[in-house]
Amino acid sequence: DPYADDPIRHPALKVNSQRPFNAEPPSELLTENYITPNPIFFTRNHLPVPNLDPETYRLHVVGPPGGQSLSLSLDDLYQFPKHEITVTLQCAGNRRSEMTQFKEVRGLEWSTGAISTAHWAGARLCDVLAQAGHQLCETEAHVCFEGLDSDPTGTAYGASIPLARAMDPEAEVLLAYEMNGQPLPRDHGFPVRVVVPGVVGARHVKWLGKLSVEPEESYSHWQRRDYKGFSPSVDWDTVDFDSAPSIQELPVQSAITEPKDGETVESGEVTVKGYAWSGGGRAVIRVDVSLDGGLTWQVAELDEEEQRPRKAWAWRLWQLQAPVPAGKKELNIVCKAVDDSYNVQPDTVAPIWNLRGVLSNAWHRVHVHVHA
Ligand code: MTE
Ligand code: MO
Repeated sequence: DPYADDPIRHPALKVNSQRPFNAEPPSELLTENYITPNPIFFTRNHLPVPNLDPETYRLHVVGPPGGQSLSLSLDDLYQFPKHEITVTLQCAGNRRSEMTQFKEVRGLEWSTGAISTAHWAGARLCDVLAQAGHQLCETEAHVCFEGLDSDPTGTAYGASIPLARAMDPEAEVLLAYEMNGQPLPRDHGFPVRVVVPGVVGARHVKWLGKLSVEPEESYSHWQRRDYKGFSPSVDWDTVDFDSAPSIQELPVQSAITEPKDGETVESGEVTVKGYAWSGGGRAVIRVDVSLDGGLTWQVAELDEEEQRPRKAWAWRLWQLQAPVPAGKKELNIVCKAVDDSYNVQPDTVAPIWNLRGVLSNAWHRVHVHVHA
């Protein structure tokens, strides 16, 4: 069993797949804290978790043509200026189960919890690339990452991001060795992972073994044959993966974490809680909540956490306390967020349905009963 050496996990996690391990925190725990505690941070593994020795760990940085390649130990990485940022990581498949309800898709049945937030620390990728002699070039280029996790044929997890993002100090791409003040937990990439603020989880390569600058995107399955969006009209017989760009920045997203679907709430007053986030560093500027399925709306209260212009990498938690309209036996609670480009979420799944069930960001809807 290649998974026999996987780490022990927190019992509160809702497991979507045991081998490889995929799990999300229950929604009421997800928004209990702005920073998700490491043991309940959602986990998305495609392969067994490697067991790496921090003493012998080396990151191989391929140098430019005619330049020098680097082999960096953990101690070498600690010599670069330590950069710290709070970043929300979301899987492209978050909320896929809502797409499935509309029409079958292929993928793990994530609920609203394939998203979490941590305070990361590490070396900036731009500093490491500069040390290896890499520069921005006029022609198209990508930084390709390879994980040290691999399948039985020896194929490693891999992904890439454009060189322009990697070299931009303002983009704050990290080679992270700390998560919430601790060494990375094994499930989250010990000892080193990539953190690409504002970009889909799939590019945050864990157990990073190698990085190189290439004229083309990574040839990995997960870069080229997965994590892409398609029209609702495309099915598995007609899909042409080369026709769509890889997902990088994610669209605006929000979800209700309390109350839960099917719950009974007290009459009088109801408290609705949730999260909202947008990709590319776009800040969430407003969350609208409806108690009547979207007929009328109220503006939720956003948390006070700092949102830096163009660098709003982390989610905002929000809540709304509102009277339950007299005589109501049930509520259809809905939320939708707006980001600072005034992007909004689509109202239903139908027009954004895709065969892989990615980019599921329709208005989130929760149906509850009111205690008589
Ligand atoms: N990196 C490696 N090496 N192997 C993986 O399976 N999964 C990716 C990404 N990095 C993956 C990886 C995907 S799809 C996501 S959503 C994030 O890691 C999840 O990170 P987390 O498990 O720390 O939440
Ligand atoms: Mo993912």
